[in-house]
Amino acid sequence: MQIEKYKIADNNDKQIAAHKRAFGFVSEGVNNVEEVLQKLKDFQVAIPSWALGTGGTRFGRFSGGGEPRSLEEKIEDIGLLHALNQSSGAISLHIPWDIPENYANIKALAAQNGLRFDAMNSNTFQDQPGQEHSYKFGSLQHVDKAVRQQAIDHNIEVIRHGIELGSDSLTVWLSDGSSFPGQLNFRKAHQRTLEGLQEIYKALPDNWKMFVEYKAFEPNFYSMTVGDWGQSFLYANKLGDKAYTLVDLGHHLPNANIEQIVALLLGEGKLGGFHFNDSKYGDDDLTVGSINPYQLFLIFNELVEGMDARGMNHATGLGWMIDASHNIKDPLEDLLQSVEAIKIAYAQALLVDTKALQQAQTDNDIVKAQEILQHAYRTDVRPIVAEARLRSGGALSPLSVYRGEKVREQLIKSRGQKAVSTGL
Ligand code: PSV
Ligand code: MN
Ligand code: MN
Repeated sequence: MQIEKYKIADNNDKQIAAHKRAFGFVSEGVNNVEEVLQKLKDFQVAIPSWALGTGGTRFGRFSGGGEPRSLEEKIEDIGLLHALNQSSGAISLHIPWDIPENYANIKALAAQNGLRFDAMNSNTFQDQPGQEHSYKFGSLQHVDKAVRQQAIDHNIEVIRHGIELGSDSLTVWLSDGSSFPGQLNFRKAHQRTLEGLQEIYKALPDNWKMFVEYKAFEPNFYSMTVGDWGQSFLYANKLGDKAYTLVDLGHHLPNANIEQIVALLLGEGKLGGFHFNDSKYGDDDLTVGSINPYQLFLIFNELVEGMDARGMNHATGLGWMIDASHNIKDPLEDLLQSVEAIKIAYAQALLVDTKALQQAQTDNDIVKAQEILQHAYRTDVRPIVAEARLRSGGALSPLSVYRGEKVREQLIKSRGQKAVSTGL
């Protein structure tokens, strides 16, 4: 299904007067509002193909119905999001969940929906039907060379799919590790993994990037072979200029200072991209900004400062993606909320008076520094984000159009109540 442009325009008309008042009020206090608007318009967040269905937990899965049954329908769903918010202009595929049957058709459909192909993701954490060797005891770390080779070959195949589609990056997340002391020789597992990553790296086209994603726990609960940013950074450095660390917000030990990690990686030129989500306990994969929006703002504050210091383009310098799982919400509504939360945090970070903050830091004026940050954080930037969306042709209130047009009901009608998407 598609949302007609006039329906978005009609809904905007109903809200325009109130919006103009709110936008006028907030923009009076922002001296570079046009610059902020342009940056917000340029900023796109990729949607993972696996987040369009109900994720569930290991205890159960409660499908909301109308889930996309094919890659084509996943692209259509993201097209709906993008039509509403003009900020979800990319899709990230996971192989083998999303193997395209016909590259030209898939590319054409993505283009019709205004989408490009973001990072490709490989999967060596599940066994697929007909697969020769099992990943039960790891993939690139495995003691058996044949298993390692199978994982390397799979990653190279993923790169090939990506080349056909016009993607330019590969994200490697390994579930490798151990669940019990004594199970693994850490040093050897690290070395074997490095060698495997090097083989994959060799297959990367010149213009591609490779993102090494780390995770502190799950599915292994004693050790993870790429368990933290230090291990990922080590791999990325040894691999070469095309390799970077990828930060998934849910992959840290509790209370980790993620903004500091981000600042250091960015300073070293080794931050590649993000998987946004939110969490209270572990890799909860909750809606971005639903638990700790201040942390998200502090991360964006480091990103904006660090990228500006390095002369990087905010929109294209790093890979921006959501990696969330929806258990009890409508996935499309959840994704609209996540993209909005990201843009709010980004807009707030753009409002930080960097010069004044640096002066406060030089003066060791901690109170002033906090005031500067919190002034930006406590500014209600929602009208600025909405204005950017309006100027891009999107909806002032994407959620109200989504609900008003009864999108989920229509998807259930056309795809069925029991339609189940691929993914975790
Ligand atoms: C692992 O928890 C992860 O964050 C990786 O990015 C995977 O590719 C993704 O989730 C799979 O759902
Ligand atoms: Mn992730
Ligand atoms: Mn995760």
